[in-house]
Amino acid sequence: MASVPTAEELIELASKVRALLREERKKVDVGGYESQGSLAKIKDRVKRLVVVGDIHGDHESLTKILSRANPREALLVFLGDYIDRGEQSPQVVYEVLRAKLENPSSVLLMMGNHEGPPELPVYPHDFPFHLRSLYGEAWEDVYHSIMLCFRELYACSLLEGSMFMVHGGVPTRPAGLDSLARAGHNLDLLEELLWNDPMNRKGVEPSPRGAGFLFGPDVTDRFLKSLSVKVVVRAHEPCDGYEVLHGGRLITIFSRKGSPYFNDRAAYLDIRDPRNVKDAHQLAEECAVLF
Ligand SMILES: [Mn+2]
Repeated sequence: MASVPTAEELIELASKVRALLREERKKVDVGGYESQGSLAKIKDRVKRLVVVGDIHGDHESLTKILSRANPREALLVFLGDYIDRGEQSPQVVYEVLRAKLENPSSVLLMMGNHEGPPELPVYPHDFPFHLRSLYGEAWEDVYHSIMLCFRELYACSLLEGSMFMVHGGVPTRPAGLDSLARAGHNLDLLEELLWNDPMNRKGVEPSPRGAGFLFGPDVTDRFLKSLSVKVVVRAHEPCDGYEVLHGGRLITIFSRKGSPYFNDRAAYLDIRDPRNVKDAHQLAEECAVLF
């Protein structure tokens, strides 16, 4: 079992990480990546990249990943969805934010649709319930401070010539680096980045999620070409660890286990030569670590 942080500890940690993330925007050069608004550009010289998909309150899986992928040896990229669906969401938030605070230059935290702004609500949202069961009346202060911190998370990240990373999917309309950097000020674009899912049909269709769109392989191709990168690495959908789609140009990573999905396996990516990624098949075969 994870040790439970006190309400004060969580509030203090969230406000420290919020300040740290706001500072990153001014500083631009963060170490493992450059901070460009809502976009994080991963440095060419990063030699090992670990990419983590949805955690959704599964503290056990998070602990397993952190014990194998040390931020002192790799740049850790989290694709978001830290909270909801798992009872240990508060503990997960605490561990993830602490990893960031202790390793600011080698932990990159992205936003999932469960960490989006209040204008893009998600259901069910059981995080407040789990906070209340741990902290009683103090839950609201804890919640508020964590939500403010989440507002500062990155919406997408890029390793030039190689990979585009995002929680949901690629935008269905052309979006260059400048607009990706401003995604935090463009709710329609942010919604797509956090909510979109790939489909096997061509084109764009409404999403059964009620937010974002389904996008076809043609949309992925067009977007990858426009940014001159080879693969989309994303999370957002439950699967047995990973799933390759769109002819090897997109991979889904799912990094948690247990209720309510009961996938047999979860996975993260451990990429030892991130600049030379060929396609999603290669990522699946050489870099996916199943557990
Ligand atoms: Mn999601």
